[in-house]
Amino acid sequence: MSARPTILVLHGPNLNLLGTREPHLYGATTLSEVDADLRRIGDAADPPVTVRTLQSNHEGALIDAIQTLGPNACGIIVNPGGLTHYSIALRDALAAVDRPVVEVHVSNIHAREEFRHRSVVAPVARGQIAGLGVDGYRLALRHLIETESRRKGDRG
Ligand code: CA2
Repeated sequence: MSARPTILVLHGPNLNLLGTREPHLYGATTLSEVDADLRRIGDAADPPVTVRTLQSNHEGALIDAIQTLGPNACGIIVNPGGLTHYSIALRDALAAVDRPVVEVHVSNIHAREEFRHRSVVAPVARGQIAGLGVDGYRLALRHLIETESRRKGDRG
């Protein structure tokens, strides 16, 4: 029996505040509710996937997680928070791990201040979901689960 595939979910700086402040921008769902929902979806998938979640306010901790956990994951969901707009180091780590990456933003970064319009991570991501609230995480997970089952199907 082969081990369950793992999907890594990374939340960047300040996302631990989700659901507690600025609900007009970020909604009322907390980060632990988001993570629990994603784990539930992973468990219910056929075949099931393990969803491993991590939030950090530290750029280096996110990069360490990409380097240590990324190679064993079949895909990565990342909301880099404010790092989105300037962290070349995070982008380089995501590019180096060579796994499908989906970038998620709770708010619509393209409809906000000019400095949020640019994502340095987007060019190394397969795609970006922005502005759909916390639903974006679920949609990203569905995509990566389907990508993994197609990949397995291809192998027979
Ligand atoms: O919309 C997103 O998901 C962002 O990645 C959130 C980042 C922001 O810097 C990006 O431009 C867009 C900020 C995360 C702050 O999260 C909070 C959540 C609730 C209350 C306060 C901050």
